[in-house]
Amino acid sequence: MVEQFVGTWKLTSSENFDDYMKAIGVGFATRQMGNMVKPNLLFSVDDGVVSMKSQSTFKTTETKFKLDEEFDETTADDRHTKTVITLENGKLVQKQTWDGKETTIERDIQDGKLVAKCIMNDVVSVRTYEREA
Ligand code: ACD
Repeated sequence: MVEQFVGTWKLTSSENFDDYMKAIGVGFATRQMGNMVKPNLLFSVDDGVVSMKSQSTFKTTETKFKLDEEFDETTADDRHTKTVITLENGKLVQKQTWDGKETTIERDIQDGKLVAKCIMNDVVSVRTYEREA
């Protein structure tokens, strides 16, 4: 089911991302970048290992993981998190914990678009990616 995410996606809309970044503790200068940048998201799978790569002029990060197995992640905003990614009813659910905090990013495919819902307490940001031609 993770196959439905495989390919190259481009950010086409972003709602409330500044508030989400504030909620997870991202400082002003990095938030300016986060607000401006329209990353490409590349998913691939090789022998059960999923690669999720976020590419932009400002920063490129690659996360490699196996479903259900906790790993150490360094995020684009430089948090060091314990992360576990699961597949729940076709949704890829990424749970990050650090410094006693927890955030979840849920990704699923809606009408052929990849929708990333970033949740921190009561703050939710929705970012939509479309397949690159
Ligand atoms: C998505 C949403 C996932 C983003 C989650 C956390 C990143 C938090 C802050 C990023 C801030 C600065 C980094 C700037 C640019 C790098 C690329 C933007 C983040 C993906 O998958 O869209």
